[in-house]
Amino acid sequence: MSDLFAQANPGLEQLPLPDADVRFQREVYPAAQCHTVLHQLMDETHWRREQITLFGKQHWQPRLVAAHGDDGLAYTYSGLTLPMQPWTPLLSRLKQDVEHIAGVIFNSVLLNWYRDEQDSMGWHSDDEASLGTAPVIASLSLGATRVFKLRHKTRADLPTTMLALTNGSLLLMAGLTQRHWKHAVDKSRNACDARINLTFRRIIQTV
Ligand SMILES: O=C(O)CCC(=O)C(=O)O
Ligand SMILES: [Mn+2]
Repeated sequence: MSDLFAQANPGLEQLPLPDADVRFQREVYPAAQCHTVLHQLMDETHWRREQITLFGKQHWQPRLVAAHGDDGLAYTYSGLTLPMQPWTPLLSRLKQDVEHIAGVIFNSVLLNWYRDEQDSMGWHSDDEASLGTAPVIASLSLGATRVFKLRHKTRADLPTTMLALTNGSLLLMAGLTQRHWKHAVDKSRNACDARINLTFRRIIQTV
């Protein structure tokens, strides 16, 4: 993601975080279009509820997941290998739009469906070897607003950053963000409707 490109996208705001390159654009798609895309993704995606291994123990993931990507790719994290489905016309279109904003070509997308306030994602970094040392990850949010938390791995003096990922927003994480920061989406105390998040990634090596 080049600075030149960011200048050409005045809607892309950079968060003032040390050791990170995190940018945010509030409204990539208008609400009516987001609603249509959200429901189409719910209906046409082959959603899975997976078990993952954390510290040697099996857990059900508190959300539904799916992965799509170029032929021959697989996505492995926390002991789980997600088979990749081919690109659908809708996902190819979203990928193209996101690539235009990020200035990067992606070859895969991981989808998360947070069905309600009980669904969540624990603290982690997207630091799998298959993504390389400085991955660009583009995260598109549709549906209910959920709070995205970011915390530095070693600097206890830095507060946890909270960012409301609103309907139709795009979050970009690049540079050393995954090396130095973790992120999470907690359960919400307030009732909330469904949210689908798509993280576009570039897998550079299948392991
Ligand atoms: O739902 C989100 O905003 C976060 C998703 C995420 O961190 C991931 O898929 O790795
Ligand atoms: Mn992540």
